[in-house]
Amino acid sequence: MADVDQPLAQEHSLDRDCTTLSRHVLQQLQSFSAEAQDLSAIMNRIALAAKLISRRLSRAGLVEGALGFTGTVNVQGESVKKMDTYANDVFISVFKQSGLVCRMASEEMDKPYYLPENCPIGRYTLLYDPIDGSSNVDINLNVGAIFAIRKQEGNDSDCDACDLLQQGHEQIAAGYVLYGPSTMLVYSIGTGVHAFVLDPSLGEFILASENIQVPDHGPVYSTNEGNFWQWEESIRDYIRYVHRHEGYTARYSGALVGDFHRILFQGGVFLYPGTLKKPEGKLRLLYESAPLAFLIEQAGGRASTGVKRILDVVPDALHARTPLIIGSTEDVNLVESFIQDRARASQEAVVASS
Ligand code: AHM
Ligand code: MG
Repeated sequence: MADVDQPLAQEHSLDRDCTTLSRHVLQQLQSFSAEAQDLSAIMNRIALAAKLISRRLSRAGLVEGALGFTGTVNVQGESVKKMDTYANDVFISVFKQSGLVCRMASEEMDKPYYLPENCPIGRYTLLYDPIDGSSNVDINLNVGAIFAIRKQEGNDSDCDACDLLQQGHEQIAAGYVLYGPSTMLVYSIGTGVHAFVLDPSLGEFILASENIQVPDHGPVYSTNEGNFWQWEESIRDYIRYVHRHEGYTARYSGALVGDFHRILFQGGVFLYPGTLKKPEGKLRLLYESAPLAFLIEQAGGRASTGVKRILDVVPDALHARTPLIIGSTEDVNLVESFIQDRARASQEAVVASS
């Protein structure tokens, strides 16, 4: 009898005790201070942007002008999708006149976007990728959004966005939204990593998993092997290793958020290394790599360029790119060990020839 009753009891308590995102932020901070209220309000606005974007994505195939390209090219040299522009504008509109965020910077904007009406009250900066994995949009596969919140410090009166060029460990919060079969929001304010699912009937993100820990090792390696001959030999060594050893499997969706989400929950490693043409790789430090690095460290994993902790990298430009190796500690260590082996071998070769 007890076995039959148990699932029902759990279902009822979940229904009754559901924790919303803004309540969760306040619980995590254990405070009702102005700063805690600000962070809770910022997360609430991000959630609102996610709901609006989720609604548009879920009907994109039925709505005139939702899919396809705008015909323009962004600062990264990439063709802009209509959904990229829509999502970027949604983030801006939810933070206008919010009194929260003073400055916003995204993949889709050449320069930071100023919200002077929020300054000096709004003391925060939002860095974001409004649609991550845009190539998946038109074929109805998973996409995401990535965000980071930083304290707004200094100004850029004598330089180009230099006040935003800080190391990742300066982030005070980070997270992502995954638009998949359900819409999920995963975030950290430095007190662990927590996942929420959008309940469309309530229009609220409800707590689904708290204090997520990435396994120390996982079977998945996630990378675009089409770049194999563009990589350094050390990365090819690693790939040859996983091909020749049992227990590894490849998964790659073309959207970083989806691939990262799998690894966060099940373990493994995601790699986007540098290539011959682009030694710095493809992914952007401030609004892609650094926020996910913040999350993975909070979950007990690691994020590296191959030779340096991602959170210690100082960006030299707003849209700076960096190689990214991120996931379970043992798997990131393994990739790094191949990089170190090759570096040692080439140093020895230099010494021997001199
Ligand atoms: P985007 O933000 O413009 O979509 O670009 C980032 C995406 C990541 O989501 C994904 O991991 C990567 O680019 C895929 O790149 P590639 O097609 O070179 O494998
Ligand atoms: Mg992206």
